[in-house]
Amino acid sequence: MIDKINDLLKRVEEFAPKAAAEVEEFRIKVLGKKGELNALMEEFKSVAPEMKRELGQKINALKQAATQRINDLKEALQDAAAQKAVAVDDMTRPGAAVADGTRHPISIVKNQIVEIFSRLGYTVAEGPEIEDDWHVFSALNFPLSHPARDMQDTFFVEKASNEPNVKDLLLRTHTSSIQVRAMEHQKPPIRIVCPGRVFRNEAISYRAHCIFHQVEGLYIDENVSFADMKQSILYFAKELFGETATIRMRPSYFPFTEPSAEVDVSCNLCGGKGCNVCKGTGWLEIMGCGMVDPNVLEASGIDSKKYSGFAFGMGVERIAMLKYGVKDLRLYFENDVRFLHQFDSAL
Ligand code: 2NL
Repeated sequence: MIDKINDLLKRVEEFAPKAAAEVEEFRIKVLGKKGELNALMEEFKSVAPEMKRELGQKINALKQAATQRINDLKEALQDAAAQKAVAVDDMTRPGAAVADGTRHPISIVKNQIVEIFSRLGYTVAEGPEIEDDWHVFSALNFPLSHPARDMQDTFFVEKASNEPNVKDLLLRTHTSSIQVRAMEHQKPPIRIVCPGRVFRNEAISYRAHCIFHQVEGLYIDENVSFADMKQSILYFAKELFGETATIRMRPSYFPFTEPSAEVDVSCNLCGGKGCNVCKGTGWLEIMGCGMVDPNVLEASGIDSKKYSGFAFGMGVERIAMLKYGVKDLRLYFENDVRFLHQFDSAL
């Protein structure tokens, strides 16, 4: 009997099936009800009592070894079969296309704006979206009673503590706050563009959103003039809208600049004749600008007798609307791929 046990153990160890079906067949033959192991158990009943201990242990070890080996083989062959099922059989077949993401139109236009000014020597400055009253309003010459300081227009951050020395925090309503920080920390000449998200408490519609993007610019040095500003902006308009673009400036008002102007670019759709986009005027408003108010320079520690400067600001959503004919601001925030894919070639 010991030979029979050893023989079966050897066959179990050497069993090398090619398919899972062979393993099952082998299992029935060895471990099945009418299998070899049960036959050995039957034979075991009639062995001499002094042999029972040794043979019993051997049969148990055989049963364990056979069960283990059959389970291992089954698992291995099933894994191999599963892999084969997904394997590509034609290795020359072109790979599946990977869908590329696209640059968002706001990023595209923001990058274009920043790139144009970088050619004029401007560098990019960034700053926090959560700001304090000083950098958003007070340093920019906003009077205490200005409506922008109202809850209706600005998002204020709730204070976690009522201690008097905890500052009021708010979401910046323009990226001018970055420029104030730059003036506080840098000595002129300063030549920066400040792109970023800004926040205003507005009801959402096709022409207004509570989150939008701005690029502002600031140039401070000795003897910076209104004529410098006009030429810089003209260069920008021609780079962005084409060589035939012209600009005009209309007097305006901002608390932080004096004098201030609104900048229009000639309508690139009708060539100035008047169409429904420019509402028959031949002009499109693209930005605001002005000479930095001496109060603003002084508030940030810049000597307004020695230095002067100009600043400008534009809404990126608005520029992208004019450049690409986007009719509804909300499209920028919905991320519908049918909208986004229209800008694939604008990168
Ligand atoms: C607009 C108008 C403007 C500025 C932004 C500015 C910043 C500092 C000092 C002075 Cl630190 N001015 N920024 C100046 C004029 C216009 O933006 O319509 N933006 C969308």
